[in-house]
Amino acid sequence: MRTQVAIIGAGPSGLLLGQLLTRAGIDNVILERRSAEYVLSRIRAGVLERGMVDLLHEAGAGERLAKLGLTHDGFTIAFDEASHRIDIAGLTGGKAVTVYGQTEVTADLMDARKRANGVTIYEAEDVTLHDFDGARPRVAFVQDGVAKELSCDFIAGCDGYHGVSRASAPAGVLKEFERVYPFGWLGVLVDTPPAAHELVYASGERGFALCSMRSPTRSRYYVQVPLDETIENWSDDRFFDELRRRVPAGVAANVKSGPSIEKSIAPLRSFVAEPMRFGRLFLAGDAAHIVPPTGAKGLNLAASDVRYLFDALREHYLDRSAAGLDAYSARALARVWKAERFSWWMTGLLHLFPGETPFDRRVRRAEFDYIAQSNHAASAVAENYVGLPY
Ligand code: RFL
Ligand code: PHB
Repeated sequence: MRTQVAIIGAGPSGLLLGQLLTRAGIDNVILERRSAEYVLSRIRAGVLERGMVDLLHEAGAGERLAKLGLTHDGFTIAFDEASHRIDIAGLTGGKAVTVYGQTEVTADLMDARKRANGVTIYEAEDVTLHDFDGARPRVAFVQDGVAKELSCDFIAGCDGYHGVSRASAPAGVLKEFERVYPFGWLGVLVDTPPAAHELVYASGERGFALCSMRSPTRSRYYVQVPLDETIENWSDDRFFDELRRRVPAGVAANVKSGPSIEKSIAPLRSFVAEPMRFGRLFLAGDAAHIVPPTGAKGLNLAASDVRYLFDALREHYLDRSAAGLDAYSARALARVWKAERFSWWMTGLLHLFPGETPFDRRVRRAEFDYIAQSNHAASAVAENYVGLPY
């Protein structure tokens, strides 16, 4: 088997890159370890920056998003009894984010790929990467028990944090930067109307909570929990009781409980691997970096990587220029680190840290008060939340 770009992973990064390449006439094959159903069952992100929305349209996968995506031009940060709305539009000259689930993004990209007759091999086992230090890389894998090989010009490693691509980087070249947080997010998806019409990030004595949504009839809620917590300990009733105690009273009164459709715990981590290129292997998305979900940046960083990588590959094939490929890692990392900073900062502001001193807590409160009282401080939050320019 032969293709121009072998893409490892059919998450949002891999599907988006594949779709953009296909539309530009660049041949590609996606190898995904899991089944399509499994990929679609992962409930994750919900907030899209404008750059990602534009990219989905460019990929021919923006039709349902344009119809069903919810435009949000503000969100609320609450700290103990106080509450402040970040007027995203007012502070950024009219910009906004779009609330639309990662599951929907994935489904739309899968549909677009099917319509374009793109090749995705699901349940590809034992994927290994070879010879990407030379001109003829190869990817070996097993399909239905049969060993196969895909030869290609380039490999795009879009296989997430636990994937094989980053692990294939030559020893001694890769630098890793990491911060692990001493808590996780317990998330619940429920078919009841959202408690508020915009997102509410709440910090208090009992820890952090977030009220988000997927549609006017479907809500997504999170509460900060210790790392050793298990979902068996959290009945739906316990979850909603805890959520109501952590959000402002006016919001709590509007939290409508119901049977959870999904419930899971995600640990929080900041991580960056440098560089994002090894010869003809390029990393994109969670394969190269992780952010804690507090700033809603993970999926959006996957999109900005794909923007840079797609432009670089198009330049290579259509303009015969290697400039974009050579600049890819530095260009992507410059944006990645700014989102890492913002996500780390917002996590620090809003979470209760085990062992936190009264001084630490007063400083966090002072930071909140500063944002609530200064347009300059609030503008910095809004500018980052809505997404820094590509
Ligand atoms: P993914 O989605 O992990 O996809 C990688 C794919 O690669 C496959 N794979 C392999 N395939 C072949 N061979 C192998 N050896 C393979 N190993 C792995 C996997 O099966 C998978 O299908 O990475 P990608 O595409 O880079 O996308 C990244 C995003 O999924 C991630 O950044 C976001 O979900 C993060 N995130 C959020 N991001 C936002 O921008 N806004 C948010 O509001 C937001 N909320 C969140 C989040 C992540 C969360 N969790 C659970 C980590 C909320 C949560 C709770
Ligand atoms: C979500 O809706 O899942 C969501 C929203 C905002 C975040 C993180 C997750 O910061």
